[in-house]
Amino acid sequence: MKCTVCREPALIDLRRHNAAFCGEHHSRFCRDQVQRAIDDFDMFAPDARVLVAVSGGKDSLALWHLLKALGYDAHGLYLGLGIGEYSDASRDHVLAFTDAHDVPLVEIDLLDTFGYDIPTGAQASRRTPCSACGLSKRHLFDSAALDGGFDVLATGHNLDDEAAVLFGNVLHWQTEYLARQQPVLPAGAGFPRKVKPLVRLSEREMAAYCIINGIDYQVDECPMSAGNRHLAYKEALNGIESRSPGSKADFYFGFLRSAADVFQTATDDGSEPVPCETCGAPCSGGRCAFCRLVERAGGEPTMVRVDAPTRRSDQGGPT
Ligand code: Q46
Ligand code: ZN
Ligand code: ZN
Repeated sequence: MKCTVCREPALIDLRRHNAAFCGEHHSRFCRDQVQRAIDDFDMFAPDARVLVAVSGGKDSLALWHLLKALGYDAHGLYLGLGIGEYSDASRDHVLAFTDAHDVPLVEIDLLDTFGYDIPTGAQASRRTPCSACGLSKRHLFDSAALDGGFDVLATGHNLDDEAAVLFGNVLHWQTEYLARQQPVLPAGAGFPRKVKPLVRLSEREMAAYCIINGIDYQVDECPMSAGNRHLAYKEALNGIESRSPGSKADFYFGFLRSAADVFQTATDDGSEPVPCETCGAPCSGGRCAFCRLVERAGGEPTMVRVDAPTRRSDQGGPT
């Protein structure tokens, strides 16, 4: 198998593009795909300050690396979830990346800042761990982006993630979620602009990018993901993709092109959010779901101010 561009030995074949690439040309392909997503969906301007939510996994670290390679001012945001050894290892991977690339990192630890971690928060609030985790991430990603004055919050959702979420939402006709399934969500009162620059790239392409570029990432799955339906949707789509390359991209981009608008108008009830009486985040009234979760978990709802990177690799720590 030879690289489609230079005819040197290829490291990866991309059946949906009918192409194969060596390391150098795979990296170039990934940069081109990210830039194309940013341009096609009008994600952000060349001089934007971008906050990248990083978990230590391949997608978010590859995204940060790609944005830096494309010349963007990309800062990382790491949220310590307190999920035992998994979180410890995740953080180590983020810190190793920041040390290697001298990039700025904002770090928030749930236990240190709010007095709870995901296992205890889930138990106290009678939510599933992923529900408590998702709620915490959404709230703190939003507040970190706004408080830090960033133009946009970027997450490492790739094509496989987006196709799997779409599949689940269609399977159960979750019209409200379908309305929000966009690669760009505009800023609103209390919400930052949110973008997904990896929507044109697959999980496998991101893993290859990390290996080629020497990015050491967290390989283990979160121990709390057992029973997560998202994984079953991914497996189902992988079976279809292997028999019909390009199906995932057709499914996802076809939805954006032909159907997404329908759900936006169908679910717009015109109700305006009001500020949470404790933290000021937008909610439907009273205290927001995050403040209620923190309170039930015995912690202290508070405002996190993220005015500047908390650590830099040149100060002997993560960024
Ligand atoms: S980290 Fe959190 Fe995931 Fe673990 S608890 Fe669930 S949502 S599975 S991306
Ligand atoms: Zn090549
Ligand atoms: Zn609140």
